[in-house]
Amino acid sequence: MTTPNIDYDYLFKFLVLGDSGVGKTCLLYQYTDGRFHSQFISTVGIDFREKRLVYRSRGRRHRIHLQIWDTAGQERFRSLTTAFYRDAMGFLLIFDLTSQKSFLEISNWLEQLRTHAYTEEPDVVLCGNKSDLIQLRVVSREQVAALAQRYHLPYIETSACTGANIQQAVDLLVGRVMTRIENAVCNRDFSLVMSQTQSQSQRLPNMIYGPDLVRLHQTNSSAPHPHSRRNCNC
Ligand SMILES: Nc1nc2c(ncn2[C@@H]2O[C@H](COP(=O)(O)OP(=O)(O)O)[C@@H](O)[C@H]2O)c(=O)[nH]1
Ligand SMILES: [Mg+2]
Repeated sequence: MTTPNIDYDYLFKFLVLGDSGVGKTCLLYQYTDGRFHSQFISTVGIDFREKRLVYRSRGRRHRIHLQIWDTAGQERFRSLTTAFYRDAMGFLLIFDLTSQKSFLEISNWLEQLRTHAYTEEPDVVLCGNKSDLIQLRVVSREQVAALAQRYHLPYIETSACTGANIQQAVDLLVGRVMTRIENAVCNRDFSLVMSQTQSQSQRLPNMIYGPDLVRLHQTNSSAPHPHSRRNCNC
């Protein structure tokens, strides 16, 4: 019998959402590769990138295997299926600071999340991307502040081009998901939340249940994605 090679404590699955062209794919590549791919060609309907990180909290060290899923262009046709949202534990919701339209669509994306995510109030980090394009910026800080306040969303301005705040945005989301898990444990709600008998909508997805809540599914690494490059404008 082979022993499964699980050398991490948690598997987190996140989704990157937002209108087409806001920089989701570039942001993801910047996070995992530390590089800006100005153009990306996908061969499959859905893509994900993976990264390992360590989260320290309350004197404990948690090894996290992070899997971040990209829409691979399907957002263009509003054709994301329910299955796409179902197992995600956290969401990076992106708009483009140089596009009012992408900002106005945030409410619709939140509505989609409320409908399809595992809970009506999932962990979301709102990102205003392309912060390097200062001259082209059309979405004001006041506008975003009002929206973030209305929906109780943490907000961060990022640039997939320069890499500014990308790591911080993901770390923020990891922190929020970990806090949710830790609170559930501290409140002794965890067994309730995780119970197989609970409805799917109340459970954090992708968990394998154990005494210390720590083992999660392992999946294979993503295959390398072909891409083409163009000069960066920033
Ligand atoms: N200047 C600048 N351009 C960006 C940034 N992020 C993405 N882009 C550009 O915006 C376009 C769309 O990016 P992409 O990641 O494909 O968007 P997606 O459709 O949301 O996945 C591409 O031409 C990128 O080069 C950024 O932070 N700054
Ligand atoms: Mg894309």
